[in-house]
Amino acid sequence: MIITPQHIHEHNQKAKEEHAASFSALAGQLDGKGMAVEDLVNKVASFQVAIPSWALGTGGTRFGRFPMGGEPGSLEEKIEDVGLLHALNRSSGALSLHIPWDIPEDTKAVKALAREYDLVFDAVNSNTFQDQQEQEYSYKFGSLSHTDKAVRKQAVEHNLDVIRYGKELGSKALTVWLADGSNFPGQQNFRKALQRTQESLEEIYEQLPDDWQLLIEYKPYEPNFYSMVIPDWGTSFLLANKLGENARTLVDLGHHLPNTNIEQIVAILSMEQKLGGFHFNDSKYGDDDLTTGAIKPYQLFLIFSELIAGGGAGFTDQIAWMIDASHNVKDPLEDLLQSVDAINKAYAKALLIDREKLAEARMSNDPVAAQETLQDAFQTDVRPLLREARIANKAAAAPLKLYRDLGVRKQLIKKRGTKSIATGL
Ligand code: LRH
Ligand code: MN
Ligand code: MN
Repeated sequence: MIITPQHIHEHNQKAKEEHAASFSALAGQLDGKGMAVEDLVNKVASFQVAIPSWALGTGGTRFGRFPMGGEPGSLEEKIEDVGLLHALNRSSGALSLHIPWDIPEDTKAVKALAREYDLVFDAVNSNTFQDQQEQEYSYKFGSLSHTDKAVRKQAVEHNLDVIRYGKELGSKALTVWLADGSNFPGQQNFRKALQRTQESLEEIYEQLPDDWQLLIEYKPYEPNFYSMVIPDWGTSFLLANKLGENARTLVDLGHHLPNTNIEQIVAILSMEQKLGGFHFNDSKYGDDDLTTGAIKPYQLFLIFSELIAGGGAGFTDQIAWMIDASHNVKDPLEDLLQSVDAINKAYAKALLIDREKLAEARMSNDPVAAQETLQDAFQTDVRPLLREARIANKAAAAPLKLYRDLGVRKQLIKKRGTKSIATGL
């Protein structure tokens, strides 16, 4: 075991004094504002974000990759890595699988291994954006939207296979992201491509277990650069509505054109009970897959503000929270620790918003007071609150510090070598 309860205990003992002082100052401040501090700590402590199986190796671009070694080469090793993260922060208790990048050969054994690390399986992802070796038809010109019925059938079958894997693992959602679209004006009939997609999704939806959700992800461009069949939340929402109650929209933060008001999209989708899941990351220009909170932490805070406004205290149960990032120059595990921390921070800050004051400011058309109310929450240093939640959960007070102190990456390199065998993007 690379990280033991003893490591956590010793680390937390060292952090204890400094933490106690900073937490009691913050708790006093929040208490003075009439906030239930214990409730806040519990909410943050129970928030879990799924780690994508495809983000555990070093990412890269189409121009190159610079692996740092110790990468997981099998699904079992990926589970081990998520287990490491979860042992450190107790906020990463789920794994999202991409199939066929990660095929669980013995699902029972894989599920049992995950359980050993206290992990469950979140949404399973299908992949009809790449051709696999043994596959009969090519997805070069689309999958669920393809003009040829045989190609569509193959893509539908793949999604049904993914559901089967997911059922065995205990997943409760299938995420469909389509690369389908066109690169040149005139290449594709927009209307027919969307209709065919809807028909294919209907075939998948029919086979979806009753307690599952079908999450439809959208993206404005890439890999197709003229049109995507599901380019935006409107199209995803339209499809989800046509399919039925268990079909919902998945919002990937990087899948918007620059300056899109994502928090407004979140508000409307959640109002309509059609917000099914999230792919957290951050973006400066496009689908950059940067560390969550690294570029626009205020936007993330505003998104959480809308989520809380929409769902109240129980909102965390209904939505699949996942990270979808890639790491060019960072240790993936360090990057994921930073992402989860940023998500927790945004959530905690949004919980601090004085909702009554905000409602008053809105009703009296006082934008200055509204901004002050939001800023008051956003500017609060919630790090002691997050630390308190981690300590209560028997996680490390400072996960990243313990990760480095224990030389986890060095140990992984020693165990697995420097050769990179990562799959995925
Ligand atoms: C597409 C995407 C989608 C895929 C993942 C690997 O850009 O966001 O979620 O499944 O990346
Ligand atoms: Mn995504
Ligand atoms: Mn993406």
